[in-house]
Amino acid sequence: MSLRALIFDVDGTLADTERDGHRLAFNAAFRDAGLDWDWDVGTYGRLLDVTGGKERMRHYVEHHRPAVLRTPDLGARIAALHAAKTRHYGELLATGALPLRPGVARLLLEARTAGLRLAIATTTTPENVTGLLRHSLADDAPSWFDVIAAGDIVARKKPAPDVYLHALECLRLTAPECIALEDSENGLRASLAAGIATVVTCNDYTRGQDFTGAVSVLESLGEPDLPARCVSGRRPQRDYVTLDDLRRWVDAAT
Ligand code: XBP
Ligand code: MG
Repeated sequence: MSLRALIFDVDGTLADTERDGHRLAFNAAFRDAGLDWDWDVGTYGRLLDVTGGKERMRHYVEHHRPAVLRTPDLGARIAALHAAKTRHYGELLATGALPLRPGVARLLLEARTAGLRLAIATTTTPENVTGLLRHSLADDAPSWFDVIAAGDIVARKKPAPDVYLHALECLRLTAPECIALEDSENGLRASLAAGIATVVTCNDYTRGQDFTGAVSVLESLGEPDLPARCVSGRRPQRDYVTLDDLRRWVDAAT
């Protein structure tokens, strides 16, 4: 079946947003609230096993701040912290501090030019997606995507397949007509469970995770002057991943 759409994960895939983005925004929200919580780089890496900011905070409370579990309306408290975190994150995005990863803008433009459709399937909050696209790609970039499936739009976050299934439904396409781009094991489990062939571009937080089932695992999508190191699976024809590579890989997978 021929390739009709590219479905991108956001955090870690479009940009390295976690360590110097979301993590700092969480810590700023904790400080604002007078909490002495501080997620260092290592702690945050472990917390990333839990997808979703609100879910991540609840997990942290359950495992590291059990006394806080007695807080009345804990859900509302977490929601308020998360809203503050989202504000801080938006401010950070507006500074342009979180650039897209190598090859992302190139591949998006190539796909658009070729008439392929674009979609997003992510765990993060919708405004974080549009903010990143606007400030790190182009002001009108959110409109390049037919579907932005994000955050609480589905009840079960990755590694459940729900957000990918939702994106497929909105695109009115079947899984074999699409390819997913992910950076993490949780993301890969989600896209594969939805039946979508998946390319993984790993990063400092996800390198070493189990990417069994991925079509190709690379260090990045690469650029002509910045070769993409292939870790396992299919190799791009050049030093960087092109639309032709994705088409071939999808054809071979179906
Ligand atoms: C990554 C996530 C998100 C972000 C935080 O999702 O797990 O939870 O860390 O975003 P993906 P929120 O890789 O699927 O984009 O705080 O807005 O949940
Ligand atoms: Mg991700």
